[in-house]
Amino acid sequence: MRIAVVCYPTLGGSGIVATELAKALSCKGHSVHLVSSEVPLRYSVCLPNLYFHQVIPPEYPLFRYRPYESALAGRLVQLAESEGVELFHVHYAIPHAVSAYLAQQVLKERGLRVPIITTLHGTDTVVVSQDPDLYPVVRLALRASTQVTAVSQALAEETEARFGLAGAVEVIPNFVDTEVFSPARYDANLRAAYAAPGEYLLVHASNFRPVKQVPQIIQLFARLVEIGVPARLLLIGDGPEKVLCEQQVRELRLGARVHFVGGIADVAPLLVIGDVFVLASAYESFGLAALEAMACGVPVVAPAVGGLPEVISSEAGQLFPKDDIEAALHVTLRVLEKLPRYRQAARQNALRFRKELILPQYEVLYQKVQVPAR
Ligand code: GMT
Repeated sequence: MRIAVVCYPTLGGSGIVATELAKALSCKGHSVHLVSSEVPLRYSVCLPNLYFHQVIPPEYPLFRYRPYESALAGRLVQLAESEGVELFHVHYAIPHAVSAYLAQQVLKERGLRVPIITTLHGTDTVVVSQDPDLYPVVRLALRASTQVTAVSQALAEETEARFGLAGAVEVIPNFVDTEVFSPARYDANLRAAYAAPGEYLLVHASNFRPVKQVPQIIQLFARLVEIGVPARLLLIGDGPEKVLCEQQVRELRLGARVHFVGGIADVAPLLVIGDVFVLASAYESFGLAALEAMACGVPVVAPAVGGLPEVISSEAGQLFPKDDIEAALHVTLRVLEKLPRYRQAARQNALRFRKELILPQYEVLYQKVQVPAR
């Protein structure tokens, strides 16, 4: 099939999932047009049938904001008309589902029918579109989508309730490449650069947005050190609260034990050297970073919010009540006590979400919504 995949390029799960999906589909012989405002973080060139299209909305002295939504819609129209794109698969409702709807209307007038699949990633429907200006527009775009999918059952249910879409959202969970994210990538020298023998290494990766509550992870780590556990903390990623976290580390005099490595595309070598992957998010529709850590054989400690209980089995990690640092400490110790068992179960659990199992679910859906040959 000829598919346009639309996503955000920035450090965030939705862009990563969309880019990995585009790459995997192109390897299976589909023609995939990846559309975004910039080259996405995990985009790699030289794949057969994969094309990248950058949308650059025009500037004009009258505009305070460039009209990205309209420019994206126009690009989708062009892709359908000149490249024969038969399906728009948009990741993140705002504004991608709205632009796809607009493109669909333009194409309808020209006699072309292009179905839309909107994949929700969480903050798009649960947080951002609760804004009263955005809500009715997003609601229309969701209702007009040929199929809406969500990355977890929890997100599907919450979206259906908030938008009056009972039974309309299909769950297709996120996936992981279990060869890229694999215990086989362990490098003892890299581990030695971050933790001395006998020390535990806690790892976290995110975009440091407020929803990730990274300061709570530092608090948890400080408590661990306080009770005498020899440990280090590796923080991967970048974002709005990183400076705040660096300041917190200095104030807690933890500088020698906490490493900030910034945002990088290939996180697997850093995830795999960890003993425990930690999240403290206020909300998480799925927790792709947690899945990638488990695929590396690293157990996860995370709050029981959103889709995390669906992703982290009780053998692969431990959940704690949101915002409860003492409970997080307690379960972290429990995992550290039985690390080999948790490690093995983490990898096993991640295999439930391997690319080879999840990708066909999207392909089946594409077939289902496909408009018969033009
Ligand atoms: O978490 C973010 O800030 C980024 C966000 C996104 O849309 O890029 O991630 C969401 O989508 C990921 C991929 O489906 C999920 O793994 C994350 O759990 C989800 N984030 C939240 O729900 C906060």
